[in-house]
Amino acid sequence: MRVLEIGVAQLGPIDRSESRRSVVARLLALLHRAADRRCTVVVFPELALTTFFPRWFMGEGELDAFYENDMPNDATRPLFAEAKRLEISFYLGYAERLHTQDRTRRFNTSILVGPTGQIIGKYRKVHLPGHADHEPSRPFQHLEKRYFEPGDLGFPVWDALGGRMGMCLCNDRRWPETWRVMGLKGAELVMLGYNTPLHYPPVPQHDHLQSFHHLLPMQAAAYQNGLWIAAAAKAGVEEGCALLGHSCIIAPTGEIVALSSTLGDELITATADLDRCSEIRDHIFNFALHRQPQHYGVIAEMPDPVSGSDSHKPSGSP
Ligand code: CDT
Repeated sequence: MRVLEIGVAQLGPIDRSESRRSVVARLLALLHRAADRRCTVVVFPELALTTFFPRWFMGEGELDAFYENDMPNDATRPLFAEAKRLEISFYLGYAERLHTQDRTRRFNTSILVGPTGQIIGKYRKVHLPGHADHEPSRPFQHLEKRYFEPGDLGFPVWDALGGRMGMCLCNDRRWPETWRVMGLKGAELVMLGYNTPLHYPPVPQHDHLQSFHHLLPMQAAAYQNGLWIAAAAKAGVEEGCALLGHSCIIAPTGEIVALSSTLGDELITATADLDRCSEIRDHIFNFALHRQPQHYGVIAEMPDPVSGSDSHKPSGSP
């Protein structure tokens, strides 16, 4: 048995005016709850240090306030220090900005921090949903395509915490490719954070299915790739926008073993034996024995072979 005590630390809403210091105090409170429950790793949400700012169309100056230039930084150092003291690893999502020689780059990023307080791994969100231009007819914006560039690191995995770890962020969870790539690399636990509005302006008739469309791909992915999934929401009504809860921990069998029951700051936990991945990987989804990759080429060749499009058209984007 290779047992991890996983904590998923859901956050309730973060107002636009809430300071990072206040948010980090909430993260610390959740970390302490996790320590009380003997967690070895805690998963925090996507963009966990601020409100979900892509809901507003903003100019450069206003936008700047939402990004982190360094990690750790003054605001997050207390979290790193306390996690190190408690020997708890954590996953944290934040908006990353870096200045290269010729331009400023912005990513929707997550990091995995080990029990000694060192950053073990970094992931930059690959699948950016939403739109790039201001669409005033929407009740709120979803400007991830404007405020971030697609991740340039692929889907790495890391040997850490006694197993093989992977990360992704929010919309990535809906794409089977996310999971299969990490599954092929042997990931045993994939951590993710998310901010999912309950109202989806382009297809509002699906609003009542948000939770179903959140759990469905992850339960399938856990089973089809034989891995554990730990998913942390930013939930509740944030600046007038209702966000999905249902943070969860899913076993390699596809079973939900922990599910949040509030829309506020809440810790859920589960005991995860990483050896259970082999119940799936050595049998029904034994990749070496059963995959037929000679028939899968189209998956990696074009975004949309049916329409022939090889570019993302803003007009047709979600
Ligand atoms: N943050 C994020 O990726 N949210 C998306 C909303 C989709 S609608 C634009 C999600 O897939 O949950």
